[in-house]
Amino acid sequence: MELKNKRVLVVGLGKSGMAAALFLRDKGARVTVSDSRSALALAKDIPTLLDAGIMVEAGGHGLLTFRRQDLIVVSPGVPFDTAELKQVRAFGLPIIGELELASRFLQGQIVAITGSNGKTTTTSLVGKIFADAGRDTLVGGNIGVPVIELIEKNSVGTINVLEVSSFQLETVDQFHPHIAVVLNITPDHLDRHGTFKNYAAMKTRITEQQTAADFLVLNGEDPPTQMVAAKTKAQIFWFSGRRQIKQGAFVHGESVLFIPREGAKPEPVMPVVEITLRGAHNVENVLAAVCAARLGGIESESIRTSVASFKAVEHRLEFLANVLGVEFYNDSKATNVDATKKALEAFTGCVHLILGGKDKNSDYAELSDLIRARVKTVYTIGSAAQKIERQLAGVVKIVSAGTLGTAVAKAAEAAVAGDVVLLAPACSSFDQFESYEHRGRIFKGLVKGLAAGGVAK
Ligand code: UMA
Repeated sequence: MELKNKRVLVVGLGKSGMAAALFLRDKGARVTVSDSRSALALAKDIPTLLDAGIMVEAGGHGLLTFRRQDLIVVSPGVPFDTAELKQVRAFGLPIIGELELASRFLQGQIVAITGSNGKTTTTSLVGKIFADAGRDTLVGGNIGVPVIELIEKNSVGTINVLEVSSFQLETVDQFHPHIAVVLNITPDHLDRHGTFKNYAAMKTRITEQQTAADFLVLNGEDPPTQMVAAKTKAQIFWFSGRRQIKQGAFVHGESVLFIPREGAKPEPVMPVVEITLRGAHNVENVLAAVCAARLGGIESESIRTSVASFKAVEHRLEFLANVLGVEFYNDSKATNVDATKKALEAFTGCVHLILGGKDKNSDYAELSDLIRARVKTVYTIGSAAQKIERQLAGVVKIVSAGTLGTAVAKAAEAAVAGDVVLLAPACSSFDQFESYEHRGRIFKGLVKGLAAGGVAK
């Protein structure tokens, strides 16, 4: 991709936009950055950009800025159908995302992992398995490290393990992973993609450029994921926590097994009890990781050691503390209804559940059966609180807490030894927090306070 003297506009100045702008400038492009936030809000980054000779448009996107370009690079969080992008698309200007731009320059192999839930855990685990086995490994993408930042560190032998989101897949074109994994597809980001069909179609794009020399790993128990199978030219490997599959990883009795090709004898990988992560969904994540790692040439014994020593990623069903017999879990990354379901499935009962935040056009009534069976009280927070209370009315005792601080205090007060207090909010965080990480950190601080003070029952 020739960028020298090309006029390139980067839309959005978050992590991806900043990395893309500086990379493009290094490649000799004439770069402009446009962001809807004010110059004041961008003050921290503007000097670096100006020093690098990058022009900055702050406080909104000007249509003329968009027209005078050879290429537009959009950040994942910028909706693909803004008025400006619609117009330039009509003029035939190429529009790509940071992932697409980066992948044109990445050397080595790409292992890409998508899904509605479990992406970060699986990406971290796959990265650990390859690294533990001595392979030159880099991990990035939606996990928080722009893929562009991997370029300067990678070489032809590198395994680039990338977490990719539907937002990133919306703007790919030639992105070509050698191993692609789709963990599950359940409703999420409907506020952005409009319909579940559109959202699922974005996830399918992970395999668009794959050939018969590539591998696609799919969840045998998730029907929407199975639809991806119909769209691929790659060799398909399945995973299932419930039954034997023809080719891929599965649980049989107490063991994880892998079948390298149809008709072959299953290879033992590890006992299920050695998986330290909580919940059936995490067993699925491990099975997906086993497939990716075996297909990448890692031996089963090495996979076993890596999985057994892998700890839950921060904010993903992370155990925090036992305060006078009450266990506190932080699953701030449960930003959709399905993730909250999976978190609840990891507990048998006696849960005090903190729900709420910014609604994503979700249906919280889908939680009713699990809540009835496993939850003592729901504590609602954030702007989605009223909708949640309406949809779960009559299902369970609900306390309108408003803020996370109040929710934790009330849950800690009500919980007795043997209970669990779980933050798995089924919503994004942006109404009250900067990010789900911020929300998780605040929760951890509140629990630390309780642990330090103790709670009298
Ligand atoms: N902006 C505009 N115009 C708009 C909308 C936004 O200018 O119309 C600007 C904002 O003012 C802001 C910037 O765009 O300055 C933000 O861009 P961004 O949201 O793409 O944020 P980044 O910091 O670049 O982070 C992105 C991913 N964010 C999103 O997809 C929303 C990060 O995933 C990712 O870690 C990072 O790139 C590195 O790859 C976060 C996420 O929430 C964790 N992802 C979603 C999820 O996991 O559910 C998909």
